[in-house]
Amino acid sequence: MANNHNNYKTVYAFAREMHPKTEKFDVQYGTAGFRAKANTLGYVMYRMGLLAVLRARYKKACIGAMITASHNPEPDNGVKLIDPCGEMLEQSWEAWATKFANVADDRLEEVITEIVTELGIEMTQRVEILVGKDTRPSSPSLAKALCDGVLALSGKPIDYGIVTTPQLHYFVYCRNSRNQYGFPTEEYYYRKLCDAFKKIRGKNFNTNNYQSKLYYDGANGVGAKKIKYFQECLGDSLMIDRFNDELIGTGKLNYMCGADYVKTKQAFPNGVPKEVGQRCCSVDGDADRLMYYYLDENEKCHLLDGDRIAILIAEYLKGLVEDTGFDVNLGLVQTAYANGASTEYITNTLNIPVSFVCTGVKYLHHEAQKYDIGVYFEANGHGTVIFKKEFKEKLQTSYDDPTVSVEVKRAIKKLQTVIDLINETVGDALSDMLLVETILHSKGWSIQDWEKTYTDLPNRLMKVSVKDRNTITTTNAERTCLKPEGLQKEIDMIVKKYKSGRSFVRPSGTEDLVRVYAEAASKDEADQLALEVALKVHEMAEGIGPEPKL
Ligand code: G16
Repeated sequence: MANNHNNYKTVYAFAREMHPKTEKFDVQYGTAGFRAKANTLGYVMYRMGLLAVLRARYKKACIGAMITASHNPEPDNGVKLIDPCGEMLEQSWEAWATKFANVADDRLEEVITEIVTELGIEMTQRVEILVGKDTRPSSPSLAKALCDGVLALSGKPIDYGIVTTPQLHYFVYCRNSRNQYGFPTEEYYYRKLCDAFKKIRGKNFNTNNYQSKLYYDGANGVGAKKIKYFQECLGDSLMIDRFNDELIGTGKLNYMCGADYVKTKQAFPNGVPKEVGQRCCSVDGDADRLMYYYLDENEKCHLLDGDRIAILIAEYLKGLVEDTGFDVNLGLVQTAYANGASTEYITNTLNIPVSFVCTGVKYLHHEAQKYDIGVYFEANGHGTVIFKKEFKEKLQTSYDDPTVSVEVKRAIKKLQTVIDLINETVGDALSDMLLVETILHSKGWSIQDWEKTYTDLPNRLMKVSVKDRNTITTTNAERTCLKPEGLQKEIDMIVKKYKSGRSFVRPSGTEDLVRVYAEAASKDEADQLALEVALKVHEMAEGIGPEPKL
């Protein structure tokens, strides 16, 4: 059995001696891979290294492995695998990932043989696994465990060091597209995005109500490091003041700052100067989510979340496409967390079709692929735009056609430059930020102008700790609860009491808890509705710890 590429004995010996399975409980490949306390994850990383090699051999392409727990607290960590085109791991392999993570050390060999036989994986190829990590103190040793897994099956780990999650997605796709999508280096990535940004912006940095000054909260994470390269590349074209940065800030990763904190608490982050009216944005721990906000004179924090970003982008792209004269199928993808007012605005004012899918960018991405131009965003600020290959080819063909007018060619060029500004592989907070700034600049809008587009329904997110979050199951893009039996009926009865009320519950895929969402006609009602539903979940789904309160 032992040969260079199929050395199961080494795999087993490594597993037993260096990365033994330490935990008795089962883990699950969730919304964005595995997430847990970092000190429980060594063996999971090792096994994901093994699986990444098998996936790469199966796809005959390179695969990515990102060590991060993104928005979770600093003591957590996790891993997400990245497929050849830079998308999240195909769903059918999530079950393999879960199986690999949970099998006993002495049965690892059996599971490897099972997958190799079942899928006919050719074990002789030398494959590359691109490895990236966030800034968590636990990330280097976990990355080492993952690389041990890659080496045990004779794969070649390529260590990209500390990078944002979307950068690694981008590198994987570049490498597999043989540089058609760009070059898989950080330098190229910054240059590509910044060149496109500067080209569209021109020499006028401030326009009407738009001022190029932006406050940026790096969540004390990788986004705080990488923004410096953007600052260098962008020069005066965008004046970014950084906060919650590894040098200036003293705070912990994601602690009272970052996109998830701002969104879930609907609060201004610590560490950012409280300047009335100033446009601010936050990214999360691995810089794949983006949130905009400002403070008014009453110190109220006004949030412009993923729904707003999606609408801003969709409307802008619709206009650009109209200028080219192309007839394009443009659509938007949301989840149950999308504010009801945003869906109404997209459908009735913008006349853009909307589809709903379950939480998790992997679901949104696949749905968006059905459109020529698919804009997808979760309300939490995670999203991007994808363009069909055929559409991009059509644009180029038309641009090269000598009979096409100069005006149309100019419109095509502009759209192509905007496409260059976008990381199509996955939601990328930094590329999204440049796109938002581009659109506000082109409209001459302040953040307050942007907010006036429509009025959000007040909403509230809550978390409930329960004995086993998997006792909650849902259907209808997570908008209806199936189990525990009777819970949906109770939610319906509670919701009926509130004007414009809507609420749903679902188990989180990244944290060990149940999430509750509620919206209603006023802030107090949204809070009250969320609390009533959270108490019901606590009662009917074996809540642990104290009862939820506002
Ligand atoms: C991940 C996913 C997102 C999802 C979020 C929360 O984000 O990539 O699509 O919305 O988790 O998921 P859940 O509500 O299931 O915990 P991130 O930024 O943490 O990787």
